[in-house]
Amino acid sequence: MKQLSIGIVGLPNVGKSTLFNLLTKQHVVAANYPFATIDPNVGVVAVPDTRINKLSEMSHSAKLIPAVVEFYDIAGLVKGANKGEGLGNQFLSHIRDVRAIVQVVRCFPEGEIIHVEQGIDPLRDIDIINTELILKDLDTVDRKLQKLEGEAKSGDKNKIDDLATVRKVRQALDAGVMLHNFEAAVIQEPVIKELNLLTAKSQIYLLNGRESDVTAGLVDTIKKLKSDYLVCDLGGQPDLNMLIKKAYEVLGLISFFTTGEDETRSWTIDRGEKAPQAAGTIHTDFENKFIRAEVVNWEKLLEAGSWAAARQKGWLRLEGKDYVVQDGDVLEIRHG
Ligand SMILES: Nc1nc2c(ncn2[C@@H]2O[C@H](COP(=O)(O)OP(=O)(O)OP(=O)(O)O)[C@@H](O)[C@H]2O)c(=O)[nH]1
Ligand SMILES: [Mg+2]
Repeated sequence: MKQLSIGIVGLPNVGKSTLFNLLTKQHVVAANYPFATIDPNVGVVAVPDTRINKLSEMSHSAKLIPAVVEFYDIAGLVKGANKGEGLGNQFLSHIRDVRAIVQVVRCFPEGEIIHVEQGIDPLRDIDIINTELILKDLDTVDRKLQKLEGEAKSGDKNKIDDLATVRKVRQALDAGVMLHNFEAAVIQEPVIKELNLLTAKSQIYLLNGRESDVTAGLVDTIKKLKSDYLVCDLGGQPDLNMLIKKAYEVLGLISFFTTGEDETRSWTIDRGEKAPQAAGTIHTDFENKFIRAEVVNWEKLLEAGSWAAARQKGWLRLEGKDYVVQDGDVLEIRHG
């Protein structure tokens, strides 16, 4: 099953664990000293979506199963983390497999909460973190290069091509490019994809503070990085549903539903996926043995009042293998 996973990064003491706690309501250490987080913490958060509550009510479902997002809280990174400075470096490997990164940036003003770099300067902080991510990627890429250089000596055409691709990526990293902004065709090459490079992941900046703490220059820099951001005062009463919504948007993820007496359930897929692939998220067999799907938009189904009523009204569409599943579709898969 496809599940969204998000890693939380940032300098020490910027609010990462506070965010994690708010998200998961699970108690991990949040303390006013750097490196309060000494273990990677993984929390599972239900994706807020009222559509499944309504569908579940309609179907009198015994179970309601929301989509979930996995959040990884890691220790703060400091300058030199890639060289093993602080505890951050070893934790970077814990977020290699996440789909996206949320970078928490401290914008809230100096109070009793210590800032490791002295003084509030979000632009400097973003630069430190992104530099550490780039250095970590360089490290990974260099190890791959070393291996490929040996392998390419045999004259293997594939290895020679791979070597050229990895060199291209190395050059970009060396020039300080965040790879999510680099040529997609290169980043999508298997030899690069398998490296799970950190800067190739989408980033969302969570600006921890009030709107008034956020300068135009900061917003401008984030736009230049072609990333998204969210202003959120984690010390107040933040609406974190926005963060998950934003992640879905940035990553091009959508939801479809299945509903019945047993359960109503939300499924996460990439925008553009066709019905058999979508069915495959439910069960691999459904993809291989897919015949067709009965489809109706969730609101239309609620309007009908039941699956049977929707069928009677002729609102259930029979869709084949080429149907591109839409956000909010309710599906019933026919398979062999
Ligand atoms: N005033 C204020 N304090 C905050 C805010 N967010 C977090 N804090 C406080 O800052 C301190 C550090 O927060 P944490 O969430 O533990 O920081 P962290 O980023 O996880 O730090 P490390 O785990 O050490 O890397 C805690 O005392 C929080 O209560 C905020 O928006 N406003
Ligand atoms: Mg922490």
